[in-house]
Amino acid sequence: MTLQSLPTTPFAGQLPGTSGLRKKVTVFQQPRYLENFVQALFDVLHGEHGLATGQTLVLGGDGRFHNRTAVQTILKMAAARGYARVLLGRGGILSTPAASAVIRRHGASGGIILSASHNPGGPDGDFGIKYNAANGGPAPEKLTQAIYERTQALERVQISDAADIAIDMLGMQQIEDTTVEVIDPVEDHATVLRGLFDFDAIRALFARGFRLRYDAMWAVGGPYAKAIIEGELGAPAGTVVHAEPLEDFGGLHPDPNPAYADDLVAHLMAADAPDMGAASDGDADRNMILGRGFLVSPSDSLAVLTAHATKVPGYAQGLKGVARSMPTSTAVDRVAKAMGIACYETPTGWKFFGNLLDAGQVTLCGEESYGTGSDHVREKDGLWAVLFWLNLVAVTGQSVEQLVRGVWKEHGRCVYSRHDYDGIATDKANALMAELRAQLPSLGGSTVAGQQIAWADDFSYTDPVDGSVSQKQGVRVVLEDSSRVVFRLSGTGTEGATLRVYLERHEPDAGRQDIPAQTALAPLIALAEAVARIRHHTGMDAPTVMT
Ligand code: VG1
Ligand code: CO
Repeated sequence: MTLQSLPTTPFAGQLPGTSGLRKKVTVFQQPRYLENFVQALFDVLHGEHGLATGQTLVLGGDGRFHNRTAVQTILKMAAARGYARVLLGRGGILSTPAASAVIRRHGASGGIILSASHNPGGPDGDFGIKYNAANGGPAPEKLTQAIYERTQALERVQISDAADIAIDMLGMQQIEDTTVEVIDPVEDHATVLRGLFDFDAIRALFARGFRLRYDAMWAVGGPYAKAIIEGELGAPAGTVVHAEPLEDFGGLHPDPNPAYADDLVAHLMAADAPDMGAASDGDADRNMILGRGFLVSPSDSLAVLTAHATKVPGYAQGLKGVARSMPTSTAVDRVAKAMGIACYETPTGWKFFGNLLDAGQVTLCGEESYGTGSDHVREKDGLWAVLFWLNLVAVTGQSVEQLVRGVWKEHGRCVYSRHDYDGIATDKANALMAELRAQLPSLGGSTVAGQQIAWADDFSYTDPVDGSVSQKQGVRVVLEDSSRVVFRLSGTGTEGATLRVYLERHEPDAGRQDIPAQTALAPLIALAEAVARIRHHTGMDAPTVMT
């Protein structure tokens, strides 16, 4: 084994987005593409000629195509960088929340997670890489920006020429002076979850015949859900379906929403439907919850978990506060206000919750994109959310639907939908946003499509802990009655641009809460078209996906 210093040249566009650097697999397969990014990361973390002496790095991914190849490259680069130890999930596997748990429990200085999350996989699909810091959370913008800048100046990469190591067997191996320890990918995460929920109550629920269908979408959540839900909690075999992680997710889109988890939705709408349905995404940090014949919106899910948190052992002492991403509905704000706890509004992406969680200002967080989590790790956590719901159903005796309707009854329903327009030419998407932003000074106080706009802005966030400012996080158009439309461009796609239009209207009248969301939101949909000229700019008549 010898350490090598290989010449390289910069690649354009290695700028991490909402959650890491995501590109087509074929882009990552270019010689030195991955190496350059990792070299830049290590240069920023340890200094250009610095070593990671004494430090532990966590490594794992969602098992998608190219995961195993990338793992070997990163191990050899970690060895060249002088890490004392790398903790690698067996088979190169670690779900995103599990990686966060491993970093925290083992005092690692950080971790590299190989995932493009909800994006499709396979040789023609997407690949991704993200770095999480010692708190277990996604690198803040300051760090990702520094990594990007370093990628533009690279001349060499440092790597060991050691042979590939065996990654499917637990135990220790050596590359140069670095000890690689292959660990069970489930154990640390399971330990954390066990400490939060009443496993006995959930076990008793299943023993009474409660039926759950957990769809792991052929992604990394399968082994975790199998071990905990079927293994420890005694749910019958077959409760977790599509449980084997496949490199291409069975050719499907591992995104737990009604459009892509349509098989699960069909099962929950059937006459003999189970009591509850759940799904997780590619890296198992997202969750979708369904009751029998009933879809739970992620924003409502956060509100329900907040309202009932003290019924779960891990949160029995109460919540310090809650946080939601800006486009997430204000359902949780209403619950938090009634409970007398703080509610923070952050930009999209879990990295913005990190400081609030570290500072002990919030306990629960959530996003409209099927992400929910707490201070137990520093990522959203799909299995955590499912266990939380199971625990609530077990101890309240209420169904999933009754729990949601309880919140609607008390606080009104925030009728909500997100319309995604995928695959727009980037210049057209940018033109749409530019036109919207140009109208901002005159939108407030004006009437558009018959509706009175109270105010409009481009969301800017000042982190209350470190004072860092993140601008241009989404255009908000808010009506007199607090209804709103939010526009932003996705930061996780790999082809063209995706426009996300978020629609929200508060309905206090219980008699009107069952009007289908698209009908109840029709005036806002018309307003969105009128202010943003979506058809004109995108050439599309309808959204690609509505959730
Ligand atoms: C999307 C979601 C955002 C989420 C991010 C990462 O980002 O909207 O809420 O945090 O994906 O989720 P964007 O920029 O495409 O809107 V995951 O599960 O893909 O890591
Ligand atoms: Co994900």
